[in-house]
Amino acid sequence: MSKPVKIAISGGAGQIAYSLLFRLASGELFGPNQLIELQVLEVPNALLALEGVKMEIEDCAFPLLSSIKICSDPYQAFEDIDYALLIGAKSRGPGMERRDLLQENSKIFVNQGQALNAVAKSSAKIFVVGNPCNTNCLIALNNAPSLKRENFYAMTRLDQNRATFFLSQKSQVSTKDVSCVTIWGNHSATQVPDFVNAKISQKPVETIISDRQWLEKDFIESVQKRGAAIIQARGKSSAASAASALLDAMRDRILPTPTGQWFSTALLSDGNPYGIEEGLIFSFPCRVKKNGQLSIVSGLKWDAFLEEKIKLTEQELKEEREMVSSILKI
Ligand code: NAX
Repeated sequence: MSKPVKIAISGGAGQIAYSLLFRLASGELFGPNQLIELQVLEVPNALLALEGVKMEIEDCAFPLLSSIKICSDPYQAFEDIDYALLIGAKSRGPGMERRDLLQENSKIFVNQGQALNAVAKSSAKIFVVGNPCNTNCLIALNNAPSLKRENFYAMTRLDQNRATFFLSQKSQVSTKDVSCVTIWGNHSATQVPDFVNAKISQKPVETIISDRQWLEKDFIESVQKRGAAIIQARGKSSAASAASALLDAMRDRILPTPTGQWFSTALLSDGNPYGIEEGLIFSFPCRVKKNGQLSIVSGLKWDAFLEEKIKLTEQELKEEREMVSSILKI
């Protein structure tokens, strides 16, 4: 057995964490020879509920789980961690503007960024899920200068999975035959699911789905609005699918990417090959080499339709950054 991998999870009493923690503790991500230590963070009011989750995890008697610690202090939760999964955030209340949500959540991510800076391993990888996840990730990164900037990610893997499903359903193939699905930009309603560069059975999507109108309208809107459709149907936001996507996102980052494929993650745009403004957390097609290095896949072509949409999502991210500029000191 190798040394335990230490993972911090914030929002531990929430619904995404309830789907995630058991799968993480079971060892499904890191395999049967890797011990796991969980350090779970919650707000003080939710610690009792989190204690209940902890008891349930203990009752699973997972052989690979060497410890689980719960707390409400990020300086304890992030101590010496290899990964932080930042799920906890306030949700948008009635009548709350996007700007208000950004302001509220920005305080959380300033505080957690500073805690990561002080106590996490400098090599720690940080996955931000709590919304608005791109800008929250930017705030955390900005407050954690001792960590590597390239190790901060905001999750667009759920959007990628949704796009993959819609393409497979339309073309009546298995999801395993859909590849190279990129989500560009923000995890929001302006995100751009890219059908121009995606492939079905190794061929360009449009050679299989010739209905361009469906691709431009129904496909893109279905992905953009899937979260809202789930809330409408279930009365609650996506949880198990978000947890599953987060495991996918971690796996994408840990393992080498199969030849000819890529995945989507939002990361710092500095030095990107597409001319996107620097200093944003923007979702790009990415690949991980055998040596563990992640890079943005270059050379994908945008047609005029895609380019127009990508400029809109870039603009939205610039506006979000502007709204929190006092915190970012830019
Ligand atoms: P829940 O409301 O069920 O759980 C959130 C938990 O976070 C609560 O238990 C709350 O007490 C805790 N929390 C709040 N502030 C905290 C802090 N400062 N430190 C630690 N814990 C804190 O929400 P859930 O459904 O689990 O969703 C969590 C976040 O994921 C939301 O912001 C949501 O919008 C976002 N999502 C992001 C997705 C993505 O693809 N990036 C998809 C799913 C989800 O919508």
